[in-house]
Amino acid sequence: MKKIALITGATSGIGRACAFKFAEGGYNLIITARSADKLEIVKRDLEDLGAEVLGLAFDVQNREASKKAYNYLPQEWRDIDVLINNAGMARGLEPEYKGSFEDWDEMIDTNIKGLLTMTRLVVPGMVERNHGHVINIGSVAGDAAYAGGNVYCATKAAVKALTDGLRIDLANTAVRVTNIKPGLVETNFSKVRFHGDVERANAVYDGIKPLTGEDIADVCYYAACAPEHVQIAEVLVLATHQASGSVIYRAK
Ligand code: 8X3
Repeated sequence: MKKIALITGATSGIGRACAFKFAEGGYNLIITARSADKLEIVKRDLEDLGAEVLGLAFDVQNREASKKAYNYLPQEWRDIDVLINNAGMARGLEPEYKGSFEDWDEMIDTNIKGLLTMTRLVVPGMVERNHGHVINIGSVAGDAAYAGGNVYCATKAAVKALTDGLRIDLANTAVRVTNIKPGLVETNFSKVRFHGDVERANAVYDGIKPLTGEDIADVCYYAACAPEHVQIAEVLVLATHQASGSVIYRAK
């Protein structure tokens, strides 16, 4: 029987790349995202790879919608082997004393509360089966704050604490917990951060070859494929010319 991976935020960036990587690896997929239309397109492409795919359109910020989607999962989709908590975003790069309340709420509600909701829904089944793997997409931003990163960095520091906490709480089970912490990845991340300002978004990757969603998907897949007794607890993945959240060498 094929394994099942549930991936949130699976229609773009790291989430989408993970969906393709796990489909190529023989997994069936539950993919979630806000847009039913985008899910449908990704679903068709994944099915071309031979995966069975269930698309669930809901926003992880909406706890009731998340619960409903999970509670209505057909029986054959309930034994989830891998949960990839990928849905997340950065909004704004303003000094903390000038930030937008709306941006803050969106980041906190998605990156922290959405991740917690999905964890709370999916992990009890993993504990019951004494089998499963939770992969959280954290960030180098969670290791140390950088200028203007304030609330985004705080949400990713929370992902680190929540991943570590979950690993401790599951230490008496065979369920594994991993925090993958990417640095600069060229996805629509910066376009979302700058509310669609493409020029400003592109400037983030000036003079440096960033990581791709596929680079991060490879690491997620590696963690998932490790032998059962091996728990990849945390991985920091940086572009070669990035040394930390705030130290980036850019070619002139
Ligand atoms: C994404 C990495 O450095 O742009 O989480 O915050 S960074």
